[in-house]
Amino acid sequence: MQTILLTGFEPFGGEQSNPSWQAVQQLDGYQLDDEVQIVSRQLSCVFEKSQQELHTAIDELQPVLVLAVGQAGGRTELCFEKVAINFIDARIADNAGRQPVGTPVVTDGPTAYFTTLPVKAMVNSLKQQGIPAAVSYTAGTYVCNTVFYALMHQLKNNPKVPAGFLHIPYAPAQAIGKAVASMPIEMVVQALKICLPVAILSTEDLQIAAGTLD
Ligand code: PCA
Repeated sequence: MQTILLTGFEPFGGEQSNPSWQAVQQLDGYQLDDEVQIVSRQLSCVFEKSQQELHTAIDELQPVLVLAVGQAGGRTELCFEKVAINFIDARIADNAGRQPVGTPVVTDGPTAYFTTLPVKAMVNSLKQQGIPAAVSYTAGTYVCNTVFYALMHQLKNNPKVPAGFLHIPYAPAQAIGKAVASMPIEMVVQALKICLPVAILSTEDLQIAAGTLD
């Protein structure tokens, strides 16, 4: 049996829950088919610890694909991140109380990595099913971008293991009184069931326009 590693985060920033873990948790043990099964792990919202947890999970599970998922409150759709940057600039402290500003994720690492997932094909498959999704060109400068960069750095010599990052909107309960978009956890779970088989099967991404003007 082959393994897809999905990760979600613990709550942060004063929230009671994190929809990334709520969604990903539901897929632990889910089988895409006879050969591929999902294993879900929760990451701490702590700069150093999250990277260690991710590395340990990859070393232990030897996954054929890795998708890390995080909450991006205020986003209006599922955002498949294209680029991870070697830069941390924390607007708020992490869950260990640390707030690094202007530091690299990996000293002397490359400036950025692109995801190795076929993000356009994944987005396309979701839009066809009526689920709002887009390619995003910034994963921010907080813990999610750090984990995304660390993930791509760890797998840089392992191009056969596609990897990437998905930012998801608030869950509806989090959006009450905030006048921001939200997405039900069930829709995120459904979206992962749709787009992960696409990622496993597509060797190349689609050549369709998915860029932004600003
Ligand atoms: N979102 C944060 C970190 C954890 C999470 O779910 C981010 O976007 O960096």
